[in-house]
Amino acid sequence: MKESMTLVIATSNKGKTAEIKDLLKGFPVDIKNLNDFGPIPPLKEEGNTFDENAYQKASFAARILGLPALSDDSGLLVEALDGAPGIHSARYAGENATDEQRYLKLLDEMQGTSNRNAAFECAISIAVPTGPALTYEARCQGLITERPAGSNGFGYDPIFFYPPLNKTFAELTREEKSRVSHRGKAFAELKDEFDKVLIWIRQNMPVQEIKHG
Ligand code: ITT
Repeated sequence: MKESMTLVIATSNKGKTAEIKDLLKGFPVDIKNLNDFGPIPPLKEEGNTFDENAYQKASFAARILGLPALSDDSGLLVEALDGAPGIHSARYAGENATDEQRYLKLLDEMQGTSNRNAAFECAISIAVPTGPALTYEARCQGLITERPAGSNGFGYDPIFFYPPLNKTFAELTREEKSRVSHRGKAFAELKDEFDKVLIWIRQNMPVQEIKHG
């Protein structure tokens, strides 16, 4: 039987991790996350785009751990706010704010605004310790609600209304959300060519030293 490959999910976001684990169910990878290792320095996120940040997080984790790593950088872009919070979605209400504080701040900013158009974007990067990486990107269009609804999901889900299903993301099951979301679509592209990705990882991983007992 072919040995499955270890893939580290380089995120400390629990909601994201849960969705990613579900999305990769059935694929021949042994999924670990950062909690499976000792403390590591905080992942760098200093880029100006989702894909730059995803690459920085994945390549940093891959280098530090010596394993292939997958990261996801995502965020919410609101048309009436000129694309904010965008790449700053995680820090929108300050460093230690909760998801609820972040979406309430956004609703506050949007009070009285009739243009509610918004989109979630997601960039996934898969990196090996030697540097190279693969990137997948997708977006999902929706509307910012007037008030939160639903308790599933995470982050800005309670205020992101998805017109085709007439519900907010927080009112969808994880499966329903993944079928249409930015993350679900980016992973669909990755999964379509997963065989090739595994070959690419094997070819780009440094040759492991074989230890004789
Ligand atoms: P990692 O960097 O450790 O992966 P993070 O929470 O810092 O986790 P990001 O830098 O990618 O993640 O920031 C994403 C922000 O956008 C964060 O506030 C999320 O809650 C939010 N977000 C991302 N995907 C989302 C989704 O599917 N539904 C709701 N909110 C989402």
